[in-house]
Amino acid sequence: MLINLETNYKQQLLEKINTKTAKIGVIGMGYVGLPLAIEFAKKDFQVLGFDVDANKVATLNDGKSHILDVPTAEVAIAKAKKCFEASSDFAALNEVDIISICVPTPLTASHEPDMSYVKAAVASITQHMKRGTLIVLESTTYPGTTRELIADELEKAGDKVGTEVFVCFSPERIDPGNTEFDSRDVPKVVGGITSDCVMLGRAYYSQVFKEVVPVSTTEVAEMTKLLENTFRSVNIAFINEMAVLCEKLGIDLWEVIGAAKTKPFGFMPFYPGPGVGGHCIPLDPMYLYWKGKEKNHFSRFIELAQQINTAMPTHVTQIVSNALNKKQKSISGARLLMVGVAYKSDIDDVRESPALEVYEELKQLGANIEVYDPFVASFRDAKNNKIQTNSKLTNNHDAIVIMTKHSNIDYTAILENNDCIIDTRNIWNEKYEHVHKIGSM
Ligand code: SAJ
Repeated sequence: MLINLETNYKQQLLEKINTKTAKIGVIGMGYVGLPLAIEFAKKDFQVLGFDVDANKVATLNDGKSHILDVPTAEVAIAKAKKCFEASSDFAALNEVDIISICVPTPLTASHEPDMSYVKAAVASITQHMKRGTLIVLESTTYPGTTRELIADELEKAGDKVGTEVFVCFSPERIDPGNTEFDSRDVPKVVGGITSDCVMLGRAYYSQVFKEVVPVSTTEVAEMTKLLENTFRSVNIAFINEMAVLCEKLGIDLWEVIGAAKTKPFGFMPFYPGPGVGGHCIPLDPMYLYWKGKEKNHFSRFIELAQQINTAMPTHVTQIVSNALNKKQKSISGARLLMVGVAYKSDIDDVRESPALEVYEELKQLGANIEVYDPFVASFRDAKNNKIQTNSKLTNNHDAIVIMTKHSNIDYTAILENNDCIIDTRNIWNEKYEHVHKIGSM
């Protein structure tokens, strides 16, 4: 009988996953990596969290969380039961059997994908990983990234993808601040370079996620995420355009949407706003647009959506100007209070927040503008100055500009103590003479 001398890495890894003896490495201890690491630690896997930021590593090894959606108690428990450790020493990657890459994939100033974080992670992996490792990229990126920047690099280093090393892509579907869905309840899509890669990726994620959706290739998985978020960007842009139209028609779009969504099929509500913030929706479509350009395909939907969404902050500034005008005032010299600077409700994230753009425009037009946001203690303005937000809500300003609907703000006090309010979030369904609401004039 011929003994199969070739090590069966696939079988070995599958065995380790099923017996929870697989050691897991998560690169990037941010809003995606830390929750993932803690979920596997909860299932009694040994998890090593890697990050280049020594402060984050120290905080985590103190049993504390720096991520709003990850309670400190969960980190402390994971540490106490010796299922979680943080490290900046990437040489320890040779101790793990599975590696999830959860690093940022921002855009450069010229709106091109910045893959530097992914490339740095891959360089550490190819330098230190052991044979038989499963590598999963989770960072949102253009179709082809996983094959080109990971699988091809490993093959060049002499590792046979699909037998000696395994490579998958699985889009993160973390929704910051969403208390309705537990991340484990959100189906987890996973695609692989080979069918054995998919099989192992599916076994890995099935340990934590209630539903795992295997797809045939890494490109399908990469494109799934971009389709989800480009769909969102285009529909938000559509409803923002309808807002500008309804203002001109003197129709309350919010009431219209309320009526339209009574249709139980064929309609999905989106809502107008001051623009699109966050690090997903404003950026993800640009990855797809960039990849399309390589094939001489210039997606007009993506272009138009970006144009409309990025024009909304200036539209808000115009609404502020018109509202002050009705009081025979101008923005120049006006005492304004911006309420909310986070990009969406009940979170502390200001990345790409449209409020930052409106803040700059109003300041440039001469307003004396303060900011109140109970979730955000300070933020950086366009010149990178640190702007402290007010510790409490004050009233009697020339105008209040509501940019975010947080659940812990006393909007009734605002309504009763100010005579000029710009509402970009439909705080009040009722019509008030002194409230100037986007999508309804
Ligand atoms: N926005 C609107 N109108 C809408 C919906 C959103 O103006 O109808 C604005 C928000 O105010 C915000 C921006 O768009 O400034 C993005 O909002 P978002 O609800 O899409 O929240 P994000 O950026 O946190 O998106 C995440 C995404 N999750 C992942 O990528 C894993 C997205 O796919 C989710 O659909 C979204 O959360 C969600 O549904 O909450």
